[in-house]
Amino acid sequence: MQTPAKIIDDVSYFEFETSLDMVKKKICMVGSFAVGKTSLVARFVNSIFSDKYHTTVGVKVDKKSVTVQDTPVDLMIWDLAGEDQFQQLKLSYIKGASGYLLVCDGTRKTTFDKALELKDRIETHLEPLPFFLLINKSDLKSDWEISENDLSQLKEQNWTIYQTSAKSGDYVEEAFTLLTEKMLHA
Ligand code: G3D
Ligand code: MG
Repeated sequence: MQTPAKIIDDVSYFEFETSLDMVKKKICMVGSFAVGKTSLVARFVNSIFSDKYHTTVGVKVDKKSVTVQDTPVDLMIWDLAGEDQFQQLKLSYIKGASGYLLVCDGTRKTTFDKALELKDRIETHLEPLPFFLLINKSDLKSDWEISENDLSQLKEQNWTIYQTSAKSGDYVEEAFTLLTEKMLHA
């Protein structure tokens, strides 16, 4: 026979379970070395930008809770290291992700080409996932090597593209929260 204490335990256990029921989603940062992946996550998670940000080694997971369309979501943001490490890490790091941010550096066209290559590699091996293309370093737009012409073809294919700056914060919050919204409807 259960004691009253045991019944109270059951009730508190139930409440605990409910709070653990929160929607959890994994987002991966994908892109070449030094495009600003780590800085974008730092800006989104802590709203800071440091010119002395350390180069990523391996994988770092940051967490942030957001509410999109009245749904609270716990985001786990996986920050993959540069493209070389991306190759070594293989696609297993993307597994379990609900979406990813494909990041390139507007001042280096090679990182744009690499982003398209990485996206192809992901889609060859995994189910299509929601993603946005971020052309980062919009604060340095006078030095950009990527033109509207480069983007028009992608826009015709319905790509969502944001011109972000981890330095000024432009479109960083939007990119993460609108991707989360898209993931919830995927
Ligand atoms: P990564 O994680 O993709 O490898 P990082 O890239 O976030 O480490 O950023 C690489 C360099 O670009 C860093 O400079 C960082 O400060 C800079 N950076 C990142 N985002 C922006 C941005 O939006 N605007 C500008 N102007 N710089 C940015 P250092 O000099 O520390 O290597
Ligand atoms: Mg990094």
